[in-house]
Amino acid sequence: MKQYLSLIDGQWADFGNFQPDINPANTDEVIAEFSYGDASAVDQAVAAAKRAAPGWAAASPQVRHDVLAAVGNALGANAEEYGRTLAREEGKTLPEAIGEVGRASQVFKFFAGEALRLGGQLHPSVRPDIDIEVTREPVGIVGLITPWNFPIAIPAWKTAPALAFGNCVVLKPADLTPACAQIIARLLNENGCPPGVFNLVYGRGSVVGEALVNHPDVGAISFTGSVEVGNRLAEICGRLRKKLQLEMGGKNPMVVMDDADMDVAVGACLNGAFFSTGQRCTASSRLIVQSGIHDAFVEKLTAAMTALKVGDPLDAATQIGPVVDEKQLTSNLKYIDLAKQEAAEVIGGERLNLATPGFFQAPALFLGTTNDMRINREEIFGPTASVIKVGDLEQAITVANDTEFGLSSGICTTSLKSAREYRRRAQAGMLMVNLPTAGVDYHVPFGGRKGSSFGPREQGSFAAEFYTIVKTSYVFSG
Ligand code: UN1
Repeated sequence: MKQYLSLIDGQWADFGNFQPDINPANTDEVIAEFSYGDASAVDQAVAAAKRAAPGWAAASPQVRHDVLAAVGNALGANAEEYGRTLAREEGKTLPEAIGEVGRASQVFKFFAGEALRLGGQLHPSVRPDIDIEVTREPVGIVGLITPWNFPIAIPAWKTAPALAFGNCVVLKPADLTPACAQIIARLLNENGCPPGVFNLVYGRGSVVGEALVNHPDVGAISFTGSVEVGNRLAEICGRLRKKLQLEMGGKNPMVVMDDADMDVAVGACLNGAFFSTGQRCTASSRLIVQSGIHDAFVEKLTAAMTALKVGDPLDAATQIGPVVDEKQLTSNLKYIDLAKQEAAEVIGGERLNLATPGFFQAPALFLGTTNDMRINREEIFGPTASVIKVGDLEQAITVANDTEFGLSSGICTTSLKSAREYRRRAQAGMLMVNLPTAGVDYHVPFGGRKGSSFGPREQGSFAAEFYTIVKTSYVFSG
């Protein structure tokens, strides 16, 4: 059995306490074992980061560029192999997994360039003979806490900007997907990232995550995960006055207007709701459909959904992989029962017994639902979507915005006027016209409003807002 360790100060650190990484498509298969650390491992990692921080902050942007570009290139060159690892430990299909590694590669390359592009501003003072310079400096040590559903892309899109802008990192990845974090750690370590600049600590969120968030030398925390944990981090970071960036849940609406192109609408909803087993915070979970197209749309989407092949992610015919673990599957199945209790018509959603012992579930559609039902208020995070029938655009906008979340919001229409109106009034961080609510580019801001996100945006040049602090310098030369 392969055993993997945390990375602290450029060295692999063995804390014993090895935990298995299990394939959700075949629970007999243990991919590897990972040594879990505790609060003292976090202390060691932060101490290493603290020693490395002055040197890395002063390093030439060329040095930072070269490390990030090398990691980006290595990810791209080995996308097939790393994609297999990702598919085996997380369960998304091989093409989705390879695509995600490709995205991580692009993210590293993009931020390699951003390291060179970081600039400032020069202002004349209102007083004579004084110039004012506004510059950005690294925060110092940042703690990154990442989820299992994009196990290589999300660590990449937090780590790459952190390092590009001169910070040192301690990464605590999700327990369910340690192998992907190991890839990033190994590539950084082998491609010129100095010891202590990037540290990886495996361990429970309640132990390692908690220690990281509470550590006085960690200046900023970026977290993607549940609302419950995010709210807790907000309290701690507020009290300790740490910078905080939260990406949490979604209950993303996708409006389908009578004038929509049927194939575009069915394709967008199928992808947005069910691909990656619905395990995306950007998933389209509320399909808000105008009455004139409703019946024909439901018929076509149902046919397309029931034709989706659920199976082993490594099998080329598979379109939907397993649910990530037993706990998530149990929760998904509870929501199937709840949908029935709430008098929705449920199509699909049952647990599937396939050739290997895994957490397979048929995708599900809930019909005849209203927006006040719990299935339309709470994030399910599984391969399920509800259909809510509405009369017109006005009602569609009201229903779409009637949620505590605000990550992504979509509309399928051929009317420029309707698309424009929806774009203007949707209460969401990301807006999609004739596209799935999920599936974003890597070089532009990512984030939401309301209960979905907190703090500055991730990705693109906007990432500098979180990973740097501003200094305003006054220089008198009279
Ligand atoms: C995407 O939809 O392309 O956890 C990315 C998530 C998001 C990432 C979604 N943070 O699902």
